[in-house]
Amino acid sequence: MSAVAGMAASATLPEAGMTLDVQRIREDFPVLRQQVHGKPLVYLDNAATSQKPKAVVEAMERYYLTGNANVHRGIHVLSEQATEAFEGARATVARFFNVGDVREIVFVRGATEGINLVAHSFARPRLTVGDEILISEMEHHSNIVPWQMICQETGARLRVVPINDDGELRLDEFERLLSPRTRLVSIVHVSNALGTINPVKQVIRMAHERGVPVLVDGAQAAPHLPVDVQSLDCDFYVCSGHKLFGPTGIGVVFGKARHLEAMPPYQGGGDMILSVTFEKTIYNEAPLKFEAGTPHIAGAIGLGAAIDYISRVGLDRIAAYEGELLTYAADAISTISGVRIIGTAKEKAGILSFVLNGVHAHDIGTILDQEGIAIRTGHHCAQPVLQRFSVPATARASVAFYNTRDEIDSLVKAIHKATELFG
Ligand code: 7TS
Repeated sequence: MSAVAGMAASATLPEAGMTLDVQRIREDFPVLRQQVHGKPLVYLDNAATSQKPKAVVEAMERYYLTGNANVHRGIHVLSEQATEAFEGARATVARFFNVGDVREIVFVRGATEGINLVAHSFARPRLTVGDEILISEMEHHSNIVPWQMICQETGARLRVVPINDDGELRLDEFERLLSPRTRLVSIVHVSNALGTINPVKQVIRMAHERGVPVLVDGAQAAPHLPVDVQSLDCDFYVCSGHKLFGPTGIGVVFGKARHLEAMPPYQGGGDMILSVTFEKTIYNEAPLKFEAGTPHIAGAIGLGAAIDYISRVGLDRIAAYEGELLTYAADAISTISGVRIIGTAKEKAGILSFVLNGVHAHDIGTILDQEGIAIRTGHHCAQPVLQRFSVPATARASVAFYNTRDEIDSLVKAIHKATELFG
């Protein structure tokens, strides 16, 4: 392993088999050790972006300070080391999602670019007038708008699977809407506005029984649950590095090899070609075919370090710990008078959205900020699902494995304060 690729394993992580030691984990996240408005920072905006352990920043720093070079080109030592580190990160991502073939991992800027890539290179060439793309009512805008754009260009139709009052996918409606015209299902794994965990394995099986491929938007699932793309059997899986404790500007598309091989490139440029003349260009193979131009090398290295870090903590352990934290928070918040939790699915991860009678979500956000508590308020880039619940905005607390019960207590106390101020 090169100096760049070699990750300094954090000394503060618990060993496998031990319970999650949150206080020790928090030492790896210096950003959490600060005061905001004179109060200890309580960071509960992890669904927007999560904080980075030192190991991530150090890996990126090491690359820039000691190993910076472009990849896939030079024959000099630094370039070879950078290529090794970049491709090593791809292998780390592949292992994390239990991908069989590392060539099935394409680096992109984030989940949004990943969905756009699949929309342009996979869906668009297959669509004609009257064809249908199926999404759900709980999608983030990035899993709505690209499909609307493709539908506009091709004459295809966007169809939407409704959800029930708890924010769960209506599987009966999904079955009904899967038609001979359905060309693709694109569905969120964990909703960023409700926290619902969708039964994606079942969705994929039902779609596949009718020969329909499935894209899963894993932006909010990958940081909270173990994800095994071979077991899911999804055709595409996308996620963002910055929600996965890695840097911004890097994300991942998993695509089945046979799809990636058959798909035309997304963008043209360097690195995605084998040879170019003015008459004809021969494209590189996947995944490089989809990675035109100099990639975000430091970003990929940082993401690899983030995955190494959370893999050592253990996704099973993270899921169990966060599940308890979420239940603790939901129980406490739902007892506050005037609170309505938006999203009460049986299976939830990471997210607690709520509204407070007579208090605008933005006012809750402002009061909480004064208490040092960071949450997100608004429509969370998922306006249709908020319309489904007839609310223009919610206050959303979203947890990560470094959050504590004490922090939830601070949140509950601050919400009480908001009710007193406005009640
Ligand atoms: N899909 C889901 C489910 C998301 O939650 C988000 C971002 C995206 C896709 C897009 O990810 P990006 O990294 O490409 O922007 N969600 C949020 C959020 O809930 N608050 O800020 C960003």
